[in-house]
Amino acid sequence: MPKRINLSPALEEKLLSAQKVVVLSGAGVSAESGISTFRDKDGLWEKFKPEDLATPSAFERNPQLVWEWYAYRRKKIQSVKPNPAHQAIAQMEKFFPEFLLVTQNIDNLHQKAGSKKLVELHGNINRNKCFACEKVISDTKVGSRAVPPLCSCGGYLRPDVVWFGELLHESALELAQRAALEAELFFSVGTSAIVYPAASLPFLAKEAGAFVVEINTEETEISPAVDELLLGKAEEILPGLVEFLKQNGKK
Ligand code: BV8
Ligand code: ZN
Repeated sequence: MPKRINLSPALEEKLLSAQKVVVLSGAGVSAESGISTFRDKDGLWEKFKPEDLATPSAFERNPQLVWEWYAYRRKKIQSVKPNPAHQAIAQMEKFFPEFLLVTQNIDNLHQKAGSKKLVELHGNINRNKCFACEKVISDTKVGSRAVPPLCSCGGYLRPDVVWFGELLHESALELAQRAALEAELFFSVGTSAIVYPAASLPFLAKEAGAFVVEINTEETEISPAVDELLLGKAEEILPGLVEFLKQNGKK
């Protein structure tokens, strides 16, 4: 039985009345599944700095190192499962006429948990694309044994993720921004809200009149601006929210 969580009357009212809801998720949602976050103490960046690996210039400087780091992360991700936070977010889709999950995560766990209405702001580690011709190639079709593997055009393959200093996919960002502007209820979950332009979405929603809720184990850059801060683990709080919706017959 999910843990009972204390919600303010304002949030309870919003949960029952909202038609348009957006959830922005970050690495904290996948922490419970065993995927280390970026900036927590044992975070991924602990060993490396973002500019060392997740940038085009790092790949140009040392394609093998960057490819191997992603191969290590891919292997790790293949062995983990979605956790109750991912499952709760997937269930939230059916309680609201208009729902969108905007994820910064590239680990595919939201899809594995059954989320359908989602946009991946930073790409997906299970897809590759060519560093030279940009052709997208799913990981399974990687033929050549070279490291990194080669595209048919001779260019190096790289993960189809957005690196620092790279623009986000225009359509994904536009979809996310439009949904944030129309949202009546906006959740920012498990993100340190440091990386832009993703971190601008809660502010966009707030300025457009949304009730903004942050779910995090600690305060972040956006905490002073949100309407409600639910301090705690996403994998405990989100199932509690879904339980509230079920108990109150929200369809
Ligand atoms: C861009 C894919 C145009 C790769 C990632 C100002 C304006 C605009 C841009 C910038 C700017 N200043 C700097 C920039 C550039 C940069 C940026 O934002 N840098 C930051 C570091 C300041 N942005 C970009 O480069 C973006 N592109 O803007 O293009 C441009 C071009 C050139 C120059 C300027 C502008 C591209 C950004 C995309 C980078 N790619 N990922 C990969 O994964 O390998 S970002 C990476 O960080 C991940 O996607 C990750 O999701 C994302 C954000 O991190 P979080 O998800 O928040 O994870 P983090 O560890 O930080 O936090 C976890 C949180 O969870 C913590 O708060 C913790 O307390 C909490 N938590 C932990 N456990 C739990 C929990 N919460 C709840 N429950 C738990 N159990
Ligand atoms: Zn190519």
